[in-house]
Amino acid sequence: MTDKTFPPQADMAAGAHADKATYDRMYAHSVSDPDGFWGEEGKRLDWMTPYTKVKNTSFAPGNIDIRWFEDGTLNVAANCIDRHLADRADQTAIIWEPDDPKAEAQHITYRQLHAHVSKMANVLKDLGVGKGDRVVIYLPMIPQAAYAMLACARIGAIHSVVFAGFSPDALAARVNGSEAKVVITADEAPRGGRNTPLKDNADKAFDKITTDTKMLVVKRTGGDIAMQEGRDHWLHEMEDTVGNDCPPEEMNAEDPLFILYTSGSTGQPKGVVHTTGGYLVYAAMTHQYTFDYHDGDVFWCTADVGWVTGHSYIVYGPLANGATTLMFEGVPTYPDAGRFWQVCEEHKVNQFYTAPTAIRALMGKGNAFVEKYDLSSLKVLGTVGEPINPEAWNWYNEVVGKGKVPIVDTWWQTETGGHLLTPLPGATPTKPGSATLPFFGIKPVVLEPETGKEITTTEAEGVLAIADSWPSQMRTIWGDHERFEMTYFSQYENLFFSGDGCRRDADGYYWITGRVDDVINVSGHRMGTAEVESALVAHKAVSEAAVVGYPHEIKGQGIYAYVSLMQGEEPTDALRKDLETWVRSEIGPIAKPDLIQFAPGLPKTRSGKIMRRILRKIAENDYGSLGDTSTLAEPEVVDDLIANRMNKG
Ligand code: 6R9
Repeated sequence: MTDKTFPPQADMAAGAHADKATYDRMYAHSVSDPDGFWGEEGKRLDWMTPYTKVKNTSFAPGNIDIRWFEDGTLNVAANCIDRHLADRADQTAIIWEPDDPKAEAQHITYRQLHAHVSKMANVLKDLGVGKGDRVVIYLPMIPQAAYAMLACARIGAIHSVVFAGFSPDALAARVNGSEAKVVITADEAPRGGRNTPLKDNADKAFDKITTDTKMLVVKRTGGDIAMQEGRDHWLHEMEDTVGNDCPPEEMNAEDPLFILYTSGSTGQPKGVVHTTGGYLVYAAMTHQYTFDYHDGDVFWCTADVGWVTGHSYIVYGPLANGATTLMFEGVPTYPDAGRFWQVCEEHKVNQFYTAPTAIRALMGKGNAFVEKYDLSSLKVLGTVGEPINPEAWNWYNEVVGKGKVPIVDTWWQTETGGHLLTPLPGATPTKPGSATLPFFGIKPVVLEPETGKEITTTEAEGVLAIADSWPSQMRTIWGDHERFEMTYFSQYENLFFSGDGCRRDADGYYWITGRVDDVINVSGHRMGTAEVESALVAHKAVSEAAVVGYPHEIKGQGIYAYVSLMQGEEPTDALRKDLETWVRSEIGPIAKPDLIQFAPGLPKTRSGKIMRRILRKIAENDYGSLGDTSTLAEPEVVDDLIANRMNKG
C-alpha cells in the first residue's frame, strides 16, 4: 500500500527556515556532532556566563545523568522578555482572547509583560519565595498564568502548574509533593460561559495541604469568594505595594525551571523535572522550525498552560523567539463550533496548533462553521497529543487549510519538553497520520518489544525508544531519581523508552500506534489506568476495579471501568452515577469513566494478577481474539463480562 503524500509547496519551501536540503544537512550534523551542533544553537539565547561545555549525558544503568550547557548561566525570563525590549518593546507579546466572545481581547506588549512579570516576581519575594522554592500555579487561561510562570523563572523559583480542571485532591497532592510555598489561583475561571469556583476548589485543597503554604489570588471575575486572613492575599493589592524593578536571578543551565505532573502506568502521577538552559534552547528552536515562525507572525496554540504543550508552545518557545503568542480562555464550541475560526480571522493567526480530538469534534459539526470565516492568514496547521486519524487530517487539510497549508503532526511528551518527531513545513512531504521524521538531534529506534532488540530494517514495527539525549529531555522525577531510571531506562538498556508503539514505513516515516503501557489517552490527555482504579476503590461501595481504554469516536480513547462491589451493595444506575461523580471529584472531570460495568468477578491469573488484555478485548468488542483464557483462576467470569458489556456499539 502506498500512502498519499503531500509535498511542501514551492513558495513555502523557498521562504522557510528549512527546505529539504537544509533539513538533511542540519539533521546529519546534529546526530554526528551533537556538541558542535548544539554548541551553535545554544547561542540563540542570551547567557550571563557563556557555557564552555555542551553535552554531558549518560543513559548507563545506575548512572542516568543528563546535563546540557552545564557551566553556563542565564535567566529564562530575561531571555523571554528583557532581551526583546531593545527591538520590540511595543510589539504585542501576548494576545489574550477571553471566553466571552463579546469581551474585548487584550494586547500585552513586551514592555507591559516586563512590568507585569517584574511586579508579580516582587510579590512572590514578599511572600517569602526565593531561588529554588516551589510555587504551584492553579489558574485559568489568563495572562496572569504566563506572568506567574515567568515571575517564578525571574527569581529562580520552580513552578508547578496544575491544570485548573483538576480536583482539590489532585491539587493538594501536588502542593504537598513539591512542598510549595505559594499557590497562585483566581477567584473564578470562566469557560464556555460558565464559571468554575477555582478559589473554592483551592480552599478545599488547603484542608488537605500539610505544608506551610500561602495563597495568592488573581481577581478574574470579581465573584464572591472567602479570603482567609494571614493565608490568602489578593495579587492586585500586593502589587500596589511593590516596585517595578526585579533583576533576573542568575541561574545555572541545570537548575530546575519547572515541575509538571504527568500520568504513568503505575502509581500516582510523577513530577517531571525540566531545567533551564537546554529546555529553553530546544523549545525555542522547535517553535521556530516546526511552525516555520517568522518575525511578525501571530502564533496560536490552543492547549492549556496546565499541560506541557502550553508550557513549551504558548509561553516559553514563542516568547524566547520574541513572537506574538495568542492565549485563549475559552473552548472550541462556545458560543458555537466556529469559535476557533472566528478567533483566527479576528487576530489574523498565522500558525494554528491544536489537538486531533478538537478537530474531530469540530469536523462533526459541519463545514459551514469554518467556511464563514476568512482563514487566508493561516500558513501552518499543527496537531499534537494523540495519533490523528487520516479522516481528521484530511478534513483539517481540505476544509481548514483549503489544501494550501502544510500540516505538522508533532509527536512528543511531557518528558521530552519539545517535538521529537515532526515534519518541517518547507522540508518534509507529509502523509496523513504520520508524525514523519525526527527533529534535529533526535535518534529514534524501533525495538522488538519482548527482546528489546533494535529492528534495523527501514520497515519496522515495535516500540519506540530514543538512543541519545537531546537538550530538553526531562532530568529526573521530582524527589525520586530511582523511579526516573525505573520508568524510562530499565526496560531497554542505554535507551530512553517512550511508552509508545510505532511503525516505520519504507520511506523511514514514523507512525505512532499509541501507548503500549497502562496509560490511556483521552482527548489528548494522559491518564494512568491505575489512578482511576485507585479513585474507584476509594469509594465505599467498591471492592475492586480495573480500568482500560476503548476506541472512542471523538476522544480517541474512552475510559472503561470494570467494578466489583462490596458484599451487599446493589449494582444500580444510581450507583453508577455516584461513581462517576466520585471520580470527577477525586481527580477531575477528564477522568470520569465513560462506561462502568459492574462485574461480579474480574479475570485473574492463579497468582492473582488481573488479565487486562482480556478486559481490553471485551471493551473493544473484540472477543474473537481473547487468546488463551485457560490460565485464569475462574475462566467463567469472562462469560459474564461479555454478556454484560456496556459498549454495545
Ligand atoms: C505533548 C503531549 C504524550 C503522549 C505520547 C503519545 C501521545 C502526543 C502525538 C501522540 C501520536 C502525536 N502523543 N503527540 N501520539 N501522534 N502527534 O501530548 O504530551 O501529555 O505527555 O502525552 O501523547 O502517546 O506518549 P503528554
